[in-house]
Amino acid sequence: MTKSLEDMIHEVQSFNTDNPDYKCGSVALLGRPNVGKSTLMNKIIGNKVAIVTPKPQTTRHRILGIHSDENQQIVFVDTPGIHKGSQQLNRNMVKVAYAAAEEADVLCIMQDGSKPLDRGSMALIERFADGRLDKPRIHVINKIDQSNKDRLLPRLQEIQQLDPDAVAYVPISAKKGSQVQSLVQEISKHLPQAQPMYDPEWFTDQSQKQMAAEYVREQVFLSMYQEIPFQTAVDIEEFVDLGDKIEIAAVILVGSERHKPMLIGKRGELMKHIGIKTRQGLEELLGCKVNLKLWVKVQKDWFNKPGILQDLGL
Ligand SMILES: Nc1nc2c(ncn2[C@@H]2O[C@H](COP(=O)(O)OP(=O)(O)OP(=O)(O)O)[C@@H](O)[C@H]2O)c(=O)[nH]1
Ligand SMILES: [Mg+2]
Repeated sequence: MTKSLEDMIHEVQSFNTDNPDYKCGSVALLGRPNVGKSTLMNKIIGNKVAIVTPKPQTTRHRILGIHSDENQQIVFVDTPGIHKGSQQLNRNMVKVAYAAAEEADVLCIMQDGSKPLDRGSMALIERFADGRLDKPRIHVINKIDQSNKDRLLPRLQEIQQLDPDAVAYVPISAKKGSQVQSLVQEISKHLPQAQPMYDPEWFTDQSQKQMAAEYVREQVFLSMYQEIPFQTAVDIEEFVDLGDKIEIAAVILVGSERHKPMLIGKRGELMKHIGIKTRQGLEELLGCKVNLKLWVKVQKDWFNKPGILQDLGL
C-alpha cells in the first residue's frame, strides 16, 4: 500500500545536513512517451507522485519527485514524453521536457527496452549525444521484465553506438523495481556536493490541489479511448480542507460538444465510475474522506488556445 500524504509529512526524518559531503542535484527523466519515466520516479520516491497510464502523453508538465536520505537529495524532474504533435499543447509539453534537460545536473534518457529502437528514439538519443548540453548522460533501458538477453544486448549496443560518451547504460524494470537501486547509485556518483534544496520531508513540489486534478485526469485517461483523453483537461474549482474531510469540485474540460456525452456515458455511468475511482485514490493519498463533485464543460479547442493553456498551467 502506498503511504498517505499525511503519513509522509509526519514521518519526520532528520538528516544531518551539516555533512560537508552531502550531495544534492536534479535529474531530468527524459524520453519518448510511454517509456516509463513516471513509473520510475514513483518507484524511487515510494509514492504516486505522478500519474501513470498505458496511454502515451500522460504526463503534461514538469513534476518533481524528491528523494532524500542521509547522504544525498536527488530531485527527479519527470517530464512529458518527447513527441511530435500538431497542437499547441503538444508543442508546450515538448518545450517543458527540453527546458528540464537544460536545467538539470544529470540527464536520464529512457527507452522502452521491450521494443526495437524506432527512428524517433534514435533521433532523441542523437540529439542529446551531440554534447551541446555538457552534462552526464545515463541511458536507462526500461521494461526488461518484458524482454530477454537476446533482445536486450543488441539494443544496449545500439544505444552505446549512438551515444558512446554517456556515463552509463542501465537496464531496469521500473515497474518491478529491478536494478532501480543500481540506477540511483549511478546517479549519485554524478551529483554535485551541495546542501538540500528542499525540506527532506517533502517528496514533491505539487500542491494537493494539483495532485487532485492529476488523479481525475488519470481516471479519464484510463476510462476513455481514441482522441478523447488527449483532448481533456481538469481544472479544480474548489478545494476545501474541513479537517476530517476535503471537498473538491473539479471541471473536466473537453474540446468538442460531441465528447461531452461520451465522457458522461449512458445515464451518467462513466462519470460516476471516474468519480468513484478518483475519490478512492485521493482518499488514500490525502489520508481522509473526500467529497468529489465532477462536471464536464465544453471549451472548444482549448488545447490550441494559449490563454486557456496558461490558466491550466500547461
Ligand atoms: N512491463 C513493464 N511496464 C512498465 C514498466 N515501466 C512502466 N511500464 C508501463 O508503461 C506504461 C507507461 O508508463 P508511464 O510511467 O506512464 O510512462 P511515461 O514515460 O511517464 O509516459 P508519458 O507520461 O506519456 O511520457 C504504463 O502502463 C506502465 O505501467 C516496466 O518496467 N515494465
Ligand atoms: Mg509520465
